[in-house]
Amino acid sequence: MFKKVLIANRGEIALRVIRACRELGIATVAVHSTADANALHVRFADESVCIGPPPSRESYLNVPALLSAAEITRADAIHPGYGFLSENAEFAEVCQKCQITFIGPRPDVIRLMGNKVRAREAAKAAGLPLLPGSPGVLKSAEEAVAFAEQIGFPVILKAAAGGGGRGMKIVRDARALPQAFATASAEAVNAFSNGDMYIERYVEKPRHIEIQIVADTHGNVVHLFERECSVQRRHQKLIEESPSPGVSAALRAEMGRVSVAAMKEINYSNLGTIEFLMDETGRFYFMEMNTRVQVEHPVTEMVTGVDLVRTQIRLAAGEKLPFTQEDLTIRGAAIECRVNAEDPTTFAPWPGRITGYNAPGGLGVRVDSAAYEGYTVQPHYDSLVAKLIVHAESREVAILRMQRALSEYVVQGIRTNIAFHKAALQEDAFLRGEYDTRFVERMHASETGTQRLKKAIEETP
Ligand code: MV4
Repeated sequence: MFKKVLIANRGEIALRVIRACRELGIATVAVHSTADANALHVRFADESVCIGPPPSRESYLNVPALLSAAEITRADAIHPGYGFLSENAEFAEVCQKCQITFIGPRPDVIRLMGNKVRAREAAKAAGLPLLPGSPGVLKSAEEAVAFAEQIGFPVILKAAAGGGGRGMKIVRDARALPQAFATASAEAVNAFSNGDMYIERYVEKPRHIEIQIVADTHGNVVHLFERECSVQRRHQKLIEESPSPGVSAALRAEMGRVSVAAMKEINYSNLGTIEFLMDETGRFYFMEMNTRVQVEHPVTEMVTGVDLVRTQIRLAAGEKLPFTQEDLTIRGAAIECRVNAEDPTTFAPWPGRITGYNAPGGLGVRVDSAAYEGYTVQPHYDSLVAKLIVHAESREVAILRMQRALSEYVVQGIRTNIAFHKAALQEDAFLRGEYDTRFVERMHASETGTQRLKKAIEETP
């Protein structure tokens, strides 16, 4: 096992990794920008190293500074968390060259999944269901039109180097396609220095369902069921839950089975998440794969009892999976609300100093956060203040528990989306579990939705 792990991240996920390391008896090194000198991850770690000025480019994304920090502290592994360098194949490779274990899958697998066209081909070859689409990269606008006529409209153009909703364009008829192709490809060149595009049939009201994969380096793979992530706005997830209220036991078993088989096929190791789109008929299609620990991992931890970060570290050290598929079951239901420093109506970022703070507690309530009274939410980084996670014996009780926990939460001095969550958890579609990726859009367009939000804002301290 590792003696010392360097955490190449900040905020709540850095704390989460430090906690797992402490329970494993592993020493920790925090790295931080000058803006984060007083951050909790710095205080909780055994050692810390300043790696640069506030902008991420010069600190949390500064590869030479991170490797120097690992070398001077004699860390034998680096945990990348999520975001930053967590899905950077070059970084994982450089770690290997420096004989520091990158806690994640092999660099070649990270690279494969980073290219959405190659990932799609690999998923197909490994037996995952795909939407009808172009087999590889589109060579021209004419080819895009030809494929689209085969597939049928509407279609969606996606950038090979995109992902997470970046570089996509929906096209509803053949006339609009050549222009859309040119624009999307040019935008992709601009954003990713890679204009490669592919095309798929567009699903109008999909649910976002993802399967958690856990794999060791000895060929053993299990799944930890699904997470429902359809409550999102502009590709920022807001509420996640497990199990999904839209997935039957039979569908869950099927999605799990094909996911595990695919991961065995590609020799996957460590944690991974396979994202699927589910259409209104309950059919599911491979969308993308994430090769990191995810923000929403706690809902899976709560329903399975598996410590995903502890497991991830043990797997990176070469240990065998400590459980089999048969050992795993779903107990009850878990929900996560992402508490962001943003306006609850417009979602505009709202960095600043937290002047008053009370986090909820009690049975079945978990708060993963690096915030405290006096903490300043930095404009340089993401706006996540806390993840509020609840667990209960049923989805109904979990919703009541989340409403109760939200009512206890006090964050003063900045705006947060706590009131948004209070209102969202009163929506009929959410309560019935019958929602898709347009949920937030519909809530904002509806009279009752906006009324409830207004009332929740008034009632939130
Ligand atoms: C789609 C789609 C509909 N049809 N692909 C958005 C994130 C990126 N991973 C892919 N995304 C989508 N791909 C086809 N063929 C709709 C989306 C999409 C979406 C997916 C998951 C969660 C939220 C979303 C919001 C808008 C669009």
